[in-house]
Amino acid sequence: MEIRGAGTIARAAAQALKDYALVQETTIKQEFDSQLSRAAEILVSTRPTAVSLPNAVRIVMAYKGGSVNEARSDLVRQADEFISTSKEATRRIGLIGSKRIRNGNTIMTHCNSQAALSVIAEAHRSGKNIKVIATESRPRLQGHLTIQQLNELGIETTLIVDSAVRYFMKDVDLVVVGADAVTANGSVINKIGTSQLALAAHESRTNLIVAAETYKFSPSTLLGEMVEIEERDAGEVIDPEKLSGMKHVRVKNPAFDVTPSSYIDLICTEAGAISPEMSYIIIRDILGWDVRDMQEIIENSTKNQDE
Ligand code: RUB
Repeated sequence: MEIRGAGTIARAAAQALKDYALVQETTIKQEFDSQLSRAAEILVSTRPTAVSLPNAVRIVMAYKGGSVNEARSDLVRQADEFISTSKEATRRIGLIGSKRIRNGNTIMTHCNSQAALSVIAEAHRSGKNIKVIATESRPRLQGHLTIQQLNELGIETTLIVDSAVRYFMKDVDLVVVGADAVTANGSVINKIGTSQLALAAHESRTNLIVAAETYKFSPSTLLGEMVEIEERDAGEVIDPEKLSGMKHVRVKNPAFDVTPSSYIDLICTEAGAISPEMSYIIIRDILGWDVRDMQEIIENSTKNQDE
């Protein structure tokens, strides 16, 4: 949790693989490959929900080269390229998404998403007079980071508790949130409580847009695989000492939830704004995955398990 937000996590993973490749002393290519694969596995296992992480690792690990030196320099190139295109993607999402914000709009946001903030910041930068309502985002209070960033930008911001979302929805023109993952059918996985915002927005006919880089789209959902929802420590919710005195009570602390595509009006990616139903096209045409590739991978892994 020192590094958080799906985009930042992806860039940190790319940087970590690069740093690790640079300190490898071996001249044996097989050893280099296995060290890097092991590091990639560890990185991917740290955060199960943010699909940006395995996508970033897969991109960086697609390095080529016959010798260690060649492989290392190709990996470094892939990592640097991923990091810079990821930053550029956030900037482009801001340009694309801010077109949906009108002068005088009040925007509600949840948690701390750099992609969603890019949309809001760009609307402000282009001279639109906007206000923001930001949720505190219990239990880790990422909303405090958001209000700090909005304050630095000079945007008039109101902080609310998560349970006040429906109460304030009548004052909101547009909800803008980020994503940890987008499934092939256009559902969005984001900070716990996002689906509650979406439900309240849907009820009051307020539009909701998701700001998500294309590497947040999940290829494995093409075959119906579910995105794993990370369950975090109970100590984030209640003091363990207080809890230990209550033997009939247990705590559940899922960090993310799923917002169905029917509650999402638009997904703003760096490749353009799409309706959630177009998510498959992003996975196929931008990420380069097809249902057939997925089937082949599954068949091969089943074969390996059988052997
Ligand atoms: C962060 C979170 C963010 C998404 C998108 O959760 O849910 O909305 O990751 O962020 P946590 P970004 O703080 O638990 O990682 O747009 O910055 O990728």
